[in-house]
Amino acid sequence: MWKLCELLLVWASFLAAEVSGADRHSRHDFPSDFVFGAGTSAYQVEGAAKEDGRTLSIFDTYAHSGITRGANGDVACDQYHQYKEDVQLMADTGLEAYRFSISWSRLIPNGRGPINPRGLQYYNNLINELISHGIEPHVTLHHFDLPQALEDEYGGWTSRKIKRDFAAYADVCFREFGNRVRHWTTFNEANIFVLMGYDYGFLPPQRCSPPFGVFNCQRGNSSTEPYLAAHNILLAHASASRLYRTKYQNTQKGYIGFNLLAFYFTPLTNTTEDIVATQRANDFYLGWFADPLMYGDYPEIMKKNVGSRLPSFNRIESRLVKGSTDFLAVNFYFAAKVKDSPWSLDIQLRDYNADIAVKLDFSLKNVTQFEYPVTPWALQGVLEYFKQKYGNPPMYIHESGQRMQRNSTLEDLPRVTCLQEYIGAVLDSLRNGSDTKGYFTWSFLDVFEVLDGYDSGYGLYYVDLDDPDRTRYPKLSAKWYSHFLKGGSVGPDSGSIIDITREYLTSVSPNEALIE
Ligand code: IFM
Repeated sequence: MWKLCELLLVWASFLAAEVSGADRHSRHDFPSDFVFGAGTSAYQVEGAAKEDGRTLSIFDTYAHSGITRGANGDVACDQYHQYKEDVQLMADTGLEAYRFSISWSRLIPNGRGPINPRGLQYYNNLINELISHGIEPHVTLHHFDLPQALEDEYGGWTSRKIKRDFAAYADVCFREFGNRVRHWTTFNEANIFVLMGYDYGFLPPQRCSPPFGVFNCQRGNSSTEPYLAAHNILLAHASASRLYRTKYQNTQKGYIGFNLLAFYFTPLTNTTEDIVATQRANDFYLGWFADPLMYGDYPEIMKKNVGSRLPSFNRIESRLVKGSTDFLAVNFYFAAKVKDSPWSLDIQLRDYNADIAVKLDFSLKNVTQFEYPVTPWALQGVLEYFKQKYGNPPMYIHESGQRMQRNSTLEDLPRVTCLQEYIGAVLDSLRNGSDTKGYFTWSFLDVFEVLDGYDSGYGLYYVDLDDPDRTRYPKLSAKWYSHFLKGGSVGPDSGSIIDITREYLTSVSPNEALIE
């Protein structure tokens, strides 16, 4: 019997090796309705921050606080004026979809009330341009950019009032654009937004309380506000989703989802403590949102460790939130090791880190300053985790990409490796039964980056900021992705990369690939 099992195992691993996504693969190995794209977000790419009736968002305020190395998104890539050229570039690259976000304060300048006709016109133009080039719009409603007016008026996401205003904004978007947009995501990286924005204070709206914030905390409460903001985000999402489903979904035939940043957590050691701590980290980082969305309530360990600081759902709210997503989307950049840290639960002043009682090691120490380690097994692990824990929901990878020094080189081999490895990992996950529906690389252009301003870039295209026209230049990764999207085969034998590099280098002048 054992012999037979052994034989079966050997045969199974042989088969797995035969069809592994790490081997050569092409677009044709993916289902035809699987979608490949690239993304940006409104504040990071549009520019025209003060034009045509747009008002400030909390992202503008953050960028102007000096935290992003003195840079801001006032002009960014100027996509507001160059969307036609950009859509042409997307079509030439072979993108099947473009993930972008709507600037709430461009569409409805004070957060509520009258629609700004020019904002409406802009998004109609962009969507029409995409559709006429055969590119599917995947739209996010909130990407770190709440209208500043609502932050000032009642404290933004910390107030329950936000639910009504968000639903009204979503209603405008569904009504005006929903006949052409079939994929809606209410929130980008809700978990990171509340954690960094309300505990550490280094994302908008930069709230935190001493001693927890990373910078000088001037307002906020790190012990309570992350939980409060998260709760209101979940309720706002659920209201928008109910509205979409009751009023629009039947006729518009679209989908509404929610996005989280996912790390892949593994225990630092194989002690029971670290293994349990790893589950706790998953519950606090992903379960915080995914459990209410899938099961209607927060994870038990959060209720236990956070106690009365964690808001609770009443029966009606729980039923509203449960099942309110048609898909879950993750942004994935790197893995982390988890170490148990029980002492932190005992300290008097508690914030998120104390509640979770783990130490995270992102293992970024040994890599060059800008680049992330490429860990395809970790992306597979994330997809497997959602499959097992949440009953294999439809998933999207909304962001995955490589950070590099912005003004370095157009010959971005590390990004090519990243694309190749992660796309291979997704293929493996699909073959293991994951219901993943699409992959978007971050980012289409080198945009204004959170934290880094213009020091780092993730783009397929370099944008020359010294040039008033903000000219775009293709990087090697754009060529590689285009080759893949148009059906070319890619794989680890590096032959395809060498060929594409050779072809690329002969198409640019010798010095063009090096940016001064
Ligand atoms: O630029 C950001 C994006 O806004 C959210 N996800 C991570 C990206 C890279 O830092």
